[in-house]
Amino acid sequence: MSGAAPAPVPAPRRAFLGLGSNLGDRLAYLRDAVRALPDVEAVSSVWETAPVGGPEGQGPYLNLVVRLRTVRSPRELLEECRRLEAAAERVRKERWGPRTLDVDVLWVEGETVDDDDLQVPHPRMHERAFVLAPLEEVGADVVPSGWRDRVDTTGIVRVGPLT
Ligand code: GSY
Repeated sequence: MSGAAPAPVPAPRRAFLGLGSNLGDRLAYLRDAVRALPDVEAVSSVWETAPVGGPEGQGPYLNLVVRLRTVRSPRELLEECRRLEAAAERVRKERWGPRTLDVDVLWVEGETVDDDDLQVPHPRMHERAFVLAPLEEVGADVVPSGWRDRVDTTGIVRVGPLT
């Protein structure tokens, strides 16, 4: 027998995605997205959070974080995020405006990406209580210790598990 050796199978590694919704049936959008995601290992609680940025008067978000164990690359994960947003019929009207579903790649074990459309780790994840509080539940080691002393946690409330 001859020929090239088969390409090595990449080892699955941890990745975290942040999900948020502040339009329509927020819980249903989150539930459907988590069900459709591949390689889910853990799901944080749902947190209700005051909107950060965007127009005055938009409603509160529901946010959660999922932990995956996956062979997918950051870019493949971004494509998955976009598919989920499209499935939620998200229309990109306003950059920081209300949305049925937002899915962000937060962190992928051993990876950094600095492209125009994708930065990993997410550049603002350590400034946002709506990311850090759920992330702490499913990935405490990737959350900076003492973050609650440095990040404004007003306006975030743990709702309970995603049911
Ligand atoms: O960046 C994600 C979308 N988003 C959110 C969010 O998910 N939660 C809260 N509380 N505020 C937000 N502002 C934006 S934009």
